[in-house]
Order: sequence, then C-alpha cells, then structure tokens
Amino acid sequence: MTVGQKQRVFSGVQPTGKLHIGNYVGAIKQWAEHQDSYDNIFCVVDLHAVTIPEAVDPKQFRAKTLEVAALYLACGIDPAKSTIFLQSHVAEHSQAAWLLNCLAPLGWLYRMTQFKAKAGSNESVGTGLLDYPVLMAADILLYDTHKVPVGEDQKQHIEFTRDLAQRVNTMFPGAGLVIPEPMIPPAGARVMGLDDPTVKMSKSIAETKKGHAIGLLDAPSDIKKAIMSAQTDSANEARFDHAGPGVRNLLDLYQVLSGQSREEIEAEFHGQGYGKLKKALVERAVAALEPVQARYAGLTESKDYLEAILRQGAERARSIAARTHARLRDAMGFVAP
Ligand code: AQP
Repeated sequence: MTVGQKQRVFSGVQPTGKLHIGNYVGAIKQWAEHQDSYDNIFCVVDLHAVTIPEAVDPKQFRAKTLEVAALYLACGIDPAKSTIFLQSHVAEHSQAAWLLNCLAPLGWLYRMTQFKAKAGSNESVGTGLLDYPVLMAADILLYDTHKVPVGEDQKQHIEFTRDLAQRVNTMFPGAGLVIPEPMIPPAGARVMGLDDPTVKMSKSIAETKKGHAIGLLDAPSDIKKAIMSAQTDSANEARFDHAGPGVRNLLDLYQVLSGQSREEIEAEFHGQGYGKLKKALVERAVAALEPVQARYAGLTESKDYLEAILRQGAERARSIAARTHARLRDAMGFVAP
C-alpha cells in the first residue's frame, strides 16, 4: 500500500479563506519538512469548505481552492515527492463518507467541540457541519493513513476517526482499516489570534477582522501592522511559563520561526519591553514568508502547470482510494459492480 517501507501521511486544508501563519506552522510547514520520510498525500479539502453555505461565494470559492493548492507548492510541497489533489475530484471521499455515516453514532458527532463552536445557537445549521468529522474520517481512512500532521484543534477529529475505524473493523473485520495517529508539532500547534489571544487564529475570523491573523500572502507592511498592534499586557514578562496569553503567543511564534530554544529567546527578550520582541518577530515572519510569496507569484503565471499537478494527483489518489473503498464495500457485503 505504501511506497517502499514508508508509512503514509495524509492531511489537508479547507479553502475557506486566506491561509494564515497558524495553518503554516501548525500544518503545512511540518508536511514539507517530513516529506522525505513518508509517502505523502495532501488534499485541498474543498468538500469541507461548503459546510457553512452562507459563507460560500462560488467565484471566490473556486479562486481560493486554486490559491490553497498553489500555496501548498509555494510552501515547499514537492509534487515529485507528494501527491496533491482536490478532494472533490476523487468521488470515493463522498461515497466512503456515506458508508461511514451509517456506522458513526450520532452522539459522537454532537460531542465535537468544533461543531459546538461553529454551530453556536444557529438553528438552521447544515447537516454537513455536524457530519464534517465523518467526511474527514473518510478522507484519512481511504488512504490507509498512518500519520495525520495537523494543528491541535484537529486532535479531537483524529480521535473520532480512530474510534470510528476501530468500530468498523469490529463490525466488519474484512474492512481492515488502518488506525491513524495524529502528528502534532511540538511548537506552533495552536497559534492564537493576534487581536484576541483567547481565540485560535482562524481563516474565517480573519475574513472580517483586520489584525487577527498574519496571512501567508500579506505584504510586509501588513504583517508589521498586525504584529506591532498584537494584544499584550503591562507585565513586561517575556518568559514562556509566566507570560500572559498574548505575549506567550508571540513567544511561541518566535520560537517556531527562529528555531531558537526557549532559554535563548528569554535571554534575548525578557525585561526588554515587548516592542523588541514584536520587531524581531516581524523580521522573522517577513523572512519566512518572503520565499513562499516569491514562489507563489511564479505559480500564478503557470496555471496549466498547477492544473496538471492536480490532475495527476487526483489520478494517483483515486487509484489508492478506490481499493480501500472496494475493500470496505466488500466487507459490508455490497455486490461488486
Ligand atoms: N491557529 C492555528 N494554529 C495552528 N494550526 C492551525 N490550524 C488551523 N488553525 C491553526 C491547522 O491548519 C490545518 C488546516 O485547517 P483547516 O483548514 O482544516 O481548518 P481549521 O482547523 O478550522 O482552520 P481555520 O484556519 O480555523 O479555518 P476556518 O476558519 O475555516 O475554520 C489543520 O491541520 C489545522 O489544525
């Protein structure tokens, strides 16, 4: 199932807005860094992006989907080493999700914190929002995935996937679903909003709130503005274990972008006033995103190249997903087509 002896990695991002530095350090950066060690499959999860239909503008959705795919490449995902495709181009995702829907207890879905947070008190919330974790389980399980590199917010969904796979394997032993494990980075797994460090940095919030996020394609002047006006406090405490949430967020981001140890960072910034930390973080963020933005600019001029990568990626993905889907169908007793 895997290339040589390599374990398989699967992950994805929803094209629900502009990708931010949380998506980068929590997910895509580690995908790129571990590329040589695994058989990698990276998907733009466009079917997940319509679970809040009020937020879907068809023209923008199409553009954002291609933007996310181009950003995968710009962030260093190499199509020679990794399969890149759009979720909706491989029909098995929806088909397997239906089978898993029939096997997933509803109570498990109501317990998902992301559903509770996104549904809020909205009574006309779509079924897809509740069902999101089942589609995500289908995404992962179709590729006999061993590891799922994600930010911390997705941990509960991976646990759901593991529980569901175990349940299916018990009910229909022939399914032989691989039980995946989350791969959460040691630093940067939960980047908080710059404007409000009590909420996770999020694409959808960034759509309406300036200064909430650092976008991967933001101009250096906007990055500077967002970081320099990030919420801090008056304690002048730049130590990881003592800082308030806003300063801790800046320290964490600085750590992941600089690669320095906590001790080195504290020695440089503690007791110096937060301005010094903020300015240094601006430099690190601009330097980290500059090559991404340069590669992205090159890709916007070669639309055919991107489309060819996505076509080839979908072909390879389909060939793997079709086998697992057939195994699941067979285990459940469906007549082969
Ligand atoms: N703030 C974050 N810090 C670290 N990692 C994060 N991720 C998201 N936000 C942060 C990780 O990025 C990957 C892609 O996320 P997603 O598109 O599947 O959706 P999400 O987790 O719901 O991300 P957003 O940005 O908050 O999007 P919206 O606003 O659309 O819900 C995942 O691996 C995620 O963990």
